[in-house]
Amino acid sequence: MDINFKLPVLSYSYDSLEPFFDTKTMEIHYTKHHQAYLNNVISILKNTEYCKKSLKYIIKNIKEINISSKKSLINNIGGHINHSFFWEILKKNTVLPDSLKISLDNSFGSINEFKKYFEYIAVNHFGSGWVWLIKKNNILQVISTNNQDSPIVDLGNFDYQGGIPLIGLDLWEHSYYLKYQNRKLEYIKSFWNVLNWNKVNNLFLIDN
Ligand code: MN3
Repeated sequence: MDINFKLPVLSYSYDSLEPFFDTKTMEIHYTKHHQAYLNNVISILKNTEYCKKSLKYIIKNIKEINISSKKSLINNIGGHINHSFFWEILKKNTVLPDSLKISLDNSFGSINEFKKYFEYIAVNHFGSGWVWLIKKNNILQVISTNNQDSPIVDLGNFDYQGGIPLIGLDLWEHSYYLKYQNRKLEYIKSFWNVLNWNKVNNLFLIDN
């Protein structure tokens, strides 16, 4: 078996996003929740013709993959990809660069209006899912997705697919319940303190 998918290595420690994202949540989120999605992907692909393919190949060719547990594969690969993206955009004390700021101002009126709209979409997302800022055809949009549906895994069944995600925030209770319990909006607002705007800006500068 060639499948040797590993969790992406975090470039920071579990406690480095305190007090906004707490140490215990970060540790469990990464070592248990994210690991479980990845383990499921491995076990689903294990005895199939795709077991020697790369994860990149699987994602790129997801529409053509023909296995009995395809729905489960989509859910779990989404879980893996969404979390891998999420860890990458977290860092405290960054400043929003001008190029992205101008575009957010133009698209949403102001940065504050953008944040308010993102929070509104996030807090009103019913059930588990994610809230995203994506860039598609050079237009910035805030959207939410259910469960582990992902803008990155292009099944061609949603308008947002094929867009580049710039920001993604996990809205599953496991991502905030230990610290914030039912205070979902407080969790969402805390996110602005740990969002790596430099990383987001780099993604924004990619052409699509
Ligand atoms: Mn999660």
